[in-house]
Amino acid sequence: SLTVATPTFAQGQLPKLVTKDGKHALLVDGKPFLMLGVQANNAANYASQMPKVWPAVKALHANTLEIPIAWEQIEPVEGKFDFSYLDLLLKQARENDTKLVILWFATWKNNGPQYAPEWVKLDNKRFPRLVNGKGEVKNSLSPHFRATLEADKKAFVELMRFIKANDPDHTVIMVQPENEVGAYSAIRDFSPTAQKIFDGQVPKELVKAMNKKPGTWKEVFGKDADEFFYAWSIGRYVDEIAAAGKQVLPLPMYVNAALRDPFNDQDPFTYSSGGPTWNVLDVWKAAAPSIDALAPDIYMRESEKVRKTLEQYGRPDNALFVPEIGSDKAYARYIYDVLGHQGIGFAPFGLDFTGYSNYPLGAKTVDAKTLENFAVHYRLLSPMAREWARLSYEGKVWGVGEQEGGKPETIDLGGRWNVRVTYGEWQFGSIEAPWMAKAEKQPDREIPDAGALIAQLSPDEFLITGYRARLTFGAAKNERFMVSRVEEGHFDEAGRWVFDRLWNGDQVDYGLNLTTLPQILKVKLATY
Ligand code: N0T
Repeated sequence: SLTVATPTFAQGQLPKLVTKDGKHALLVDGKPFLMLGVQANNAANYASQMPKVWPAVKALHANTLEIPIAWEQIEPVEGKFDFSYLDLLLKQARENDTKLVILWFATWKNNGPQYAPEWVKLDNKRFPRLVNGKGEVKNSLSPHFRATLEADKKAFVELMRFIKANDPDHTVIMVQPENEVGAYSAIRDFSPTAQKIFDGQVPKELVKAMNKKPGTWKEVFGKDADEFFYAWSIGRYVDEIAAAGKQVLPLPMYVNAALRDPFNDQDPFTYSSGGPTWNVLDVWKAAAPSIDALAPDIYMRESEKVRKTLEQYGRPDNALFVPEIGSDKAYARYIYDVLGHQGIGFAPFGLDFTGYSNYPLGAKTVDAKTLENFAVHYRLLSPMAREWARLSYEGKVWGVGEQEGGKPETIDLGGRWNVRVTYGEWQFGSIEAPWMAKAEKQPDREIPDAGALIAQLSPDEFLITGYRARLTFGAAKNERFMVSRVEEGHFDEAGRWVFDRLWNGDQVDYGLNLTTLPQILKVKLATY
């Protein structure tokens, strides 16, 4: 008899999001992975655009590309699937030694169904749109109709099947079902179908998760009822799609959020209502157990707002992941804040050469100079990315991006030690010392671009790196303090630490000055 050999791939370990003691890691090939990512522009998902995307990935020193796959692209005719683009993308990603995050643009791409096939978006009878509180039909598909959910789910499952069959070594490390879900200019769907569900009882799981007493949505949630109802409805819808996809291939899946004001209550009519904004994270957690993380898309430039957002999304039950952040220089230093909050990944949006800029959200122009604002940090971090991810998961890490005006700050390193981070210092002396007052200001400091990272290696030993920042260690109590050893080194290709030299003299007299060079130090603290 004839035996046909079935191709056997060296099936690597599936990427996985894991949590231990309230800390998280994205495992790739079984080990914590730090995603230094970039997201391609919206319509970059075509073969014709890829030559304008890969050079940007390279220039950035990114290890991961986030890129859309459109429902209209894989299922232009109902039931007929075409994965030629994805096939090409997988091949090119392997050639470029880059991981992929697949963005499933389908029922919702920021409120609307633009990326759904025409057989979906032109059939309002079969796939109804929502009706807002003013009785207006909006261009946003309603989550309350089975036909829409089934159609999206079917296509998504096909997508996951294709990935499973064609990506044995797991180039695809995460999947984002939909994009910035929710509705603009509507808090929820008020159509008769939706209203009937809204007038019914709040599902038991949600009542329990929110520690409430049973009742109708209005009874249980009062003034929040409309938004919570919509968050739950979209959450359940997305969860069913994700769960079906995970049955085929259980890759980590996250949902990204268009944010609301991080400090104040904002009228949900004015943002993407129903998406995982900070006020409905618990609703989303209950609605979507198949979703591994709820992830903020950051388009706020102020450090106060960014830090608040990172606190809201980085929780023991939610891994912090920033799948989008603005492409302008001012956003780049937030990589240090994200890593300081144990973030698993970071990706500026729209850094490619396809010719689009989303100013005022991001940079006015996207060119080599714009990319370099991020590349300086990725170049520094990529050799130590694995090590950082491990330390972040297993140990203690801290990180800060420069605040506006170069405001200094002191970080408590767990009780005995602390470190003061200052900016705009020359390597010798201190701008805070009166006798140095005559020194010129450092050039090029209008837009904050600096930051620092610290990881604990043992009780008295820390790994530090950063960009244009000075770190001055100290003892919290009144002990006679010294920095006993400062070792400069680097990580080799295999991620091993290589000793280069010890710092002393000028190099340590006024704190440890991290410049624009890729410097990594191991610092030992002591008392005498
Ligand atoms: C983002 C991007 C892309 C504080 C905008 C941001 C991407 C989507 N949407 O270029 O379209 O696909 O996720 C919306 C930001 C709303 C304004 C926030 C002002």
